[in-house]
Amino acid sequence: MVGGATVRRLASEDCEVLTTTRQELDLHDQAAVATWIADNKPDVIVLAAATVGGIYANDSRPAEFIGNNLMIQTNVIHAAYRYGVAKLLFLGSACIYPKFADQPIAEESLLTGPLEPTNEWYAIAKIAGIKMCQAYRHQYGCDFISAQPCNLYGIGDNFHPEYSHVIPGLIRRFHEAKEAGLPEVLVWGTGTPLREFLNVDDLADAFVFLLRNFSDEVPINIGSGTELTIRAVAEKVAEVVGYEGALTFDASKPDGTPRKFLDTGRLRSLGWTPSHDLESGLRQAYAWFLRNVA
Ligand code: GFB
Repeated sequence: MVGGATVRRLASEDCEVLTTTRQELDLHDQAAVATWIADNKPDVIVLAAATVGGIYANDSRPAEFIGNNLMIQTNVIHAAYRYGVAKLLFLGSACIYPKFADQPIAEESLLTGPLEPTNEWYAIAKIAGIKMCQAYRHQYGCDFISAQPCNLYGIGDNFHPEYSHVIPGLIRRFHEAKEAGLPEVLVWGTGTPLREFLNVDDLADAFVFLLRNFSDEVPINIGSGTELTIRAVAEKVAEVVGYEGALTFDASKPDGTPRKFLDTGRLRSLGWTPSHDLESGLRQAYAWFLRNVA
């Protein structure tokens, strides 16, 4: 999803975009990554490749979330240093911050408290990636930066019924319930957690902005600036999908972090703001789902 959005956004920039597929290059393979970077000589790398998923995927597949991500990012960051890549942007996540961080969450709260247990494996890997970028900047002078997005959604999302994030998960569940005429849909958790959502096309736009305007070790936050409860987002998704049955909250499923609202003052003060609103973004995501998944 993020890679696709980045390629779409870069189409309007004066640059040659180098891409490769999973079949052509296994990012878990250190030697293959080194050879690809040495052969293709990119000037800039956007490192968005990762094992990613929602709360259940993180909680039930901890080895993949820590192991795959440590391998992928270590291979790419080290090879970028070795072959003189001029700039690298490493994509982190809002889940790197402590579970009970002060809100809105400033970049400075990194490593000031315990993590949310459902995604600590992924968070530890992402924190290691941020620290690698900082270490390579300190010791070798590499211009490696990292960015921390809130919960993402949009074109190219993963709509897996269990492993996806909340928006694609609910788009699918409401769509299937509408088609089957079901009177009720289960929404995980209590519905009370607060989340901030960003359209992936805004994220890609922020990447281009950061590549041009940002060179610092601070793991800069990227968010939309608006948060809502899971109940409110579920109601919006149901409306967009046209599902008219009841929403029932299944409190036996985990809520995760109670609130994750990023302080995006640093990025805004540099001059970047998002341009998509949630309502139209949900319609765009549902349209994409209907064309490509349903
Ligand atoms: O999007 P989500 O999986 O990620 O869940 P997190 C957000 C909230 O939505 C949780 C609730 O409180 C879920 O219990 N929820 C309700 C659902 N229904 C559903 C559903 O059908 N599917 C899903 N997935 N959730 C992730 C991390 O945490 O945030 C990742 O696990 C990543 O590591 C990402 O960092 C940004 O916001 O809780």
